[in-house]
Amino acid sequence: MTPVAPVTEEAASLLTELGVPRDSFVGGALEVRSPINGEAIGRVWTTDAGGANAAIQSAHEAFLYWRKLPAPQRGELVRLLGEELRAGKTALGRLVTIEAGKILSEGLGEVQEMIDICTFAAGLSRQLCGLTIATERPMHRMMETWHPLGVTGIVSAFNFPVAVWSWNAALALICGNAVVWKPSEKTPLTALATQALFHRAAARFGGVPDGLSAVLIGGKETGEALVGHALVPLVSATGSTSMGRQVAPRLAARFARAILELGGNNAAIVCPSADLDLALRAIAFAAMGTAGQRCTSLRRLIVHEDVYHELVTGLKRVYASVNIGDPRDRATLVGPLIDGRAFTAMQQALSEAKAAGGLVTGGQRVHVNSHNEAFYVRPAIVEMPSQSDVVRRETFAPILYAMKYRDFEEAIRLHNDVPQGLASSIFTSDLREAESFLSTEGSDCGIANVNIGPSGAEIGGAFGGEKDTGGGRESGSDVWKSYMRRATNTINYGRDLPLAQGVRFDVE
Ligand code: UN1
Repeated sequence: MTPVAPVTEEAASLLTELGVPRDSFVGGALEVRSPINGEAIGRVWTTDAGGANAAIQSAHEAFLYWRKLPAPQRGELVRLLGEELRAGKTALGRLVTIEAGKILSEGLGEVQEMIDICTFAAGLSRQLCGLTIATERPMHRMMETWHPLGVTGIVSAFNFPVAVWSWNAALALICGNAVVWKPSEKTPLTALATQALFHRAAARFGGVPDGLSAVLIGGKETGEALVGHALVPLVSATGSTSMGRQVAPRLAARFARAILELGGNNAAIVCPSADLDLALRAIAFAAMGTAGQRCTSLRRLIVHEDVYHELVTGLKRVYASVNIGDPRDRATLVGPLIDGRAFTAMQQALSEAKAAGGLVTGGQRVHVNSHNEAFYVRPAIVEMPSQSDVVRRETFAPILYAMKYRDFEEAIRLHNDVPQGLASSIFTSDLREAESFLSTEGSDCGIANVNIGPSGAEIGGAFGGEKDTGGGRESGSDVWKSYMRRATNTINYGRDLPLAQGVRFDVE
């Protein structure tokens, strides 16, 4: 049964439970709507350029203090944030569902991802280590030290409204930086809730300078104020390739660092030896999960002609059977699209695909509880004769383009022949195919998987991709280095002054 609880009241009570003062989500200029039914669930206050500047100045002041604390102490704040997230998981996960429309288990999973990065970062705060390097000079030592960088700007998208902040913030904070966050205008409520949990952690920690973590709510102008500010040496931006194309040159112009995690056009190759039952389940989650609105969502299926019919027939059956509806209902697997624009973009892509010879199954609007301002769709499978322009473009909706291949090289060629390079996968039981896919000549993506879909990465690995995906990496592995300034130190503990490369410069 689809629950009928009014989303507006529920959002307000969750915000209150999470510690967000009522006056910060009523009366403001920016209206927030839930994709569940299109109803307004809050009105938040926006930050103008002056307000953004003040927040950044205050973050910079906070950074000057915070950077002096030993990293493991900074890690303690992030550990406490993880505790607050554990305590608030049910409420924040549900708020993510209400504001972004993803199903409850994915809303909760998103908060779990935040908890995981806090655990990771708290441990990492004791492991921010540099190399000791052999020198050519006697009685010298060479080493690397890592220093805090400054205010870290974070720009995030609606589809992972809080996890993306946490990947960046948890690392930036242990690295000694302050963070200033511009969330998507579509999902400011979960940002305010996350900030409230941060304040709880900060109060328990004691002595956290004001401004160490700030949220700027607003549109393009607010984002530009952050991206253009001289006191922000690093901006991590997650979102569309077109957003990245605007952000990157501005950062480059002032030699600021960028971590860009932009659009994906993720594929799976399904080989003749694949376990088709496993592949089908993995494909279903990767393509329909989050209603196709993950940057890692599966968008292209490249299937060997011998197994194509069986796999695609099975997928059509699953696509026709998934429950589409209120994402708070536990039986629902596909929630709403974020808004009407997403729906229009999806329909446009489907008609383009048809014009290019595609055979569309699904894709039509589904009416849920007569919410006319909500946009639910039956996920679409489109059988394509070739990888035409529409397939090579990222459409942020549940459309899966299926194509046939005959030989393995052709599959790899098709796979890499798109502008984006985020996530990828292969389904095979053949070791040669699996290893070729992971090799230098295989997938050109930042994430390449075997026998699992392209989405749903864990925080322990570096997350991001190449080409139009922007080249940045967030989250695990040694990504923390992007948030710090590296210094190379050479120390002479002898009495002579040998010069490197044998240079002589003897003065009297
Ligand atoms: C995104 O869609 O921007 O790998 C991030 C995944 C998630 C993160 C997605 N852990 O699908």
